[in-house]
Amino acid sequence: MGEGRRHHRVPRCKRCGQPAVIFMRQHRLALCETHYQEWFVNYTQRTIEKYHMFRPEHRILVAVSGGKDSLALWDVLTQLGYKADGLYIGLGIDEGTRYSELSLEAIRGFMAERPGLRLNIVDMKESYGETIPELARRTRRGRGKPCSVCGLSKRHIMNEVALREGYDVLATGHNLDDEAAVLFQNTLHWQTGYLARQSPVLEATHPGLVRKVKPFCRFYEREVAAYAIVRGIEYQYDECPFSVGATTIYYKELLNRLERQSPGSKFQFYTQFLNAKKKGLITFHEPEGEVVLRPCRICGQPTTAGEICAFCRMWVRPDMDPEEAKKVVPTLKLRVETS
Ligand code: Q46
Ligand code: ZN
Ligand code: ZN
Repeated sequence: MGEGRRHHRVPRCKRCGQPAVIFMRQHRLALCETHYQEWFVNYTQRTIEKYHMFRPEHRILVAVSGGKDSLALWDVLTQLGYKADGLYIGLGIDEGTRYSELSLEAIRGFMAERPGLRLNIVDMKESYGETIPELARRTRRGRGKPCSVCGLSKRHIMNEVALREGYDVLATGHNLDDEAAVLFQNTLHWQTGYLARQSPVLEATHPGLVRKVKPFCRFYEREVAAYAIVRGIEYQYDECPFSVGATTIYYKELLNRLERQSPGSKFQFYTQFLNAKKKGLITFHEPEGEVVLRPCRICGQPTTAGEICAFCRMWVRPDMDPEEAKKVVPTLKLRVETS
C-alpha cells in the first residue's frame, strides 16, 4: 500500500473534516470529538421518539449505578432538557474492592459538576438491615452468588421508588451489547415468553408496575464508553466483583467474536429483530395461563409467584400468620441528595 493511499484512509469527520475519534460502520459515519457528542445526544433523542419512550412533560427516574452507561444516560437526558432524577441503590458490595463505596463516589463526583440534579438513595443496610451479600447468605438463594437476590431486590426497589415518588417512567442504561446478548441467549433457548417481552419499552401492564425504557439500546458499548470519555465523565471503571463468570458475559464474548468477523452484525441482529416484531413478521406469545399478576399480600407489588412476592419471601416464613408477616418485612427508607 502506498503512502498516499494510507494517508487517504485516516478517517475524517463527515461534518467538519477534522480527524475523527470514532468510526461507526453500521452508520457509515466517522466523527470528530465535537460532532460525536452532538450526534450521540441527537441519536438518543431519535431513539426516544422512535419507540415513544417519554415526552418533555414526563418525570423520569434514571437508575444510576456509577458506571459509564447510567451516568452517560443521565448526562444526555439532562442535556436534552428532560426532568430526570437519579436513583442509586447502595447494595453494600465490597469483597475487598470497595465496589459500592466507589460507585456512590463516582455519582457524587458527576453531580458536583452538574448543579441542579436530584439523587434518590436507597441503602440496603439502612433500609433492610442487610447488604446484598448478607441477604443472599441468609436466604441461601443463588448458589453462592448474590446475583439473583440482587436482581430481585433492585427490580423491587426501583419499582417501589418510581411509583411512590410519582415518576412516569424508569430509564436504564442498557446498551446494544446488553440487549443483543439477552436476545442471543433467549433465542438459543427459544424462550418465547422473554422474546415476546424483549423491547426498548416495557409497558406497565399493571397499575403497580412502572413503565421501563432503554434509551441507549441502539448504542454499542464502545460508543457509550467513547461518549463518557469525550464528556469527561469519571465513572466507576470496575465491574461488580460478582459479575465474573456471569452467563451474559459469555454470550457477549461470543457476539464480540461474530462482530469482529462481521462488523455491524450485533446492530443488525438486534434492530432487525425489533423491526420484524413491529411489522408483525414474527410474533411470540407468553405461555398461556402462566402469567397472572396478582398483588403481593404484604407489599402490594404485582407478582406471578402466588400470594407473597419473592422479595417479601426473603423475610416471611410459610408458618407466619398474616399480621406477623406484615411486620417482618422492613420498609424502604429514601434519602435525597441534590447538587
Ligand atoms: S447482579 Fe450480581 Fe450485578 Fe448485583 S451482585 Fe453484582 S453482578 S450488581 S448487574
Ligand atoms: Zn467534526
Ligand atoms: Zn411483596
